[in-house]
Amino acid sequence: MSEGAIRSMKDLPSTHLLGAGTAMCAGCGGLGALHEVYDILGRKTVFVNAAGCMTLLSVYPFTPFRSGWLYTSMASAPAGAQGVRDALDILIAKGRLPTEEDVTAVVLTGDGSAYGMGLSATSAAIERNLDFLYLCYDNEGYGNTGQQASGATPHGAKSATTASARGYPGYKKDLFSIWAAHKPTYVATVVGAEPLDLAKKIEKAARLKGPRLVIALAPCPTGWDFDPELAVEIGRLAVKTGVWPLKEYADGQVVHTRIPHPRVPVEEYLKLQGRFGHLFEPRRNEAMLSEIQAQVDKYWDAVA
Ligand SMILES: Cc1ncc(C[n+]2csc(CCOP(=O)(O)OP(=O)(O)O)c2C)c(N)n1
Ligand code: SF4
Ligand SMILES: [Mg+2]
Repeated sequence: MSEGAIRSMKDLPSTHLLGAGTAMCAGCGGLGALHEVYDILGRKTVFVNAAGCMTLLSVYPFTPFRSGWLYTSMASAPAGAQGVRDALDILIAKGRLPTEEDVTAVVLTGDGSAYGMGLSATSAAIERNLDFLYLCYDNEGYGNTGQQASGATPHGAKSATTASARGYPGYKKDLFSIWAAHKPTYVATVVGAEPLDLAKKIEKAARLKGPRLVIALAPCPTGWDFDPELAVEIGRLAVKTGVWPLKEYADGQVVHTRIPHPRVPVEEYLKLQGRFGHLFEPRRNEAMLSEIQAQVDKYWDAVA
């Protein structure tokens, strides 16, 4: 349909997030990934959205999700998805919802919920073999409340709660492996800056049933302190440096969907972001830079 023919909301393509983004930061990598995901999943979904930046998309009584949308507390989105799934199953069993009109329960949360506050509810939902798709946009911190460190914050990054010269002393949790250890149906990592890889994985996840996770690295200009126009470049560098491995888990096997070769030095990724600025100014922190590079090398040595 040409744009000229659009006269009402009903004329718009059914898979587009309506007007989403007006309340968000320019260059938001999480929103970029969500747009790409929504273009594929579309309207046959109910989004169960824990508190975080993406809840700002919906301002009562409006939401850009042209399907269902449910707000939950940070810890309980998978429990919310269970309620949605159960309700749909009851409606189908009673003949009040035709099977062909069934929809997918999609949990949408940031890393604060996915790696931390909601992990217990997630683990229990996988244990119950809940049929749901979990989409985590990972901006590596509690972005909505000012980028405090979360379980996804990388080693050495400055955040609102780790502002010392050393940055975050901990190490980013391996959520991919935590999920895979539960033996779910599917787990994948994506980034909006690699849209073909993302599309293949979302299409695959959409065809499957059971617990499925897609973690989208979400370059965050505000929290990571970079110019919004660099958002795509930073997403690509995360892959080219090997910092963000693109991979998937299914049937007990982990497969890397991109193997960066040769790998770009990690500092090319770090130096574009203010949160790592203390590793370069006023003088280079060689020990920390070498440690971060060594961690990435160790990961890929084990893959080869
Ligand atoms: C139990 C609880 N603690 C704190 C908050 C305040 N809060 C709202 S959004 C948010 C940040 C969530 O971080 P994340 O899940 O990573 O999403 P992001 O904000 O980065 O999009 C916090 C701490 C809350 N809503 N609930
Ligand atoms: S703080 Fe980061 S994740 Fe949140 S809307 Fe802004 S750019 Fe996106
Ligand atoms: Mg976050």
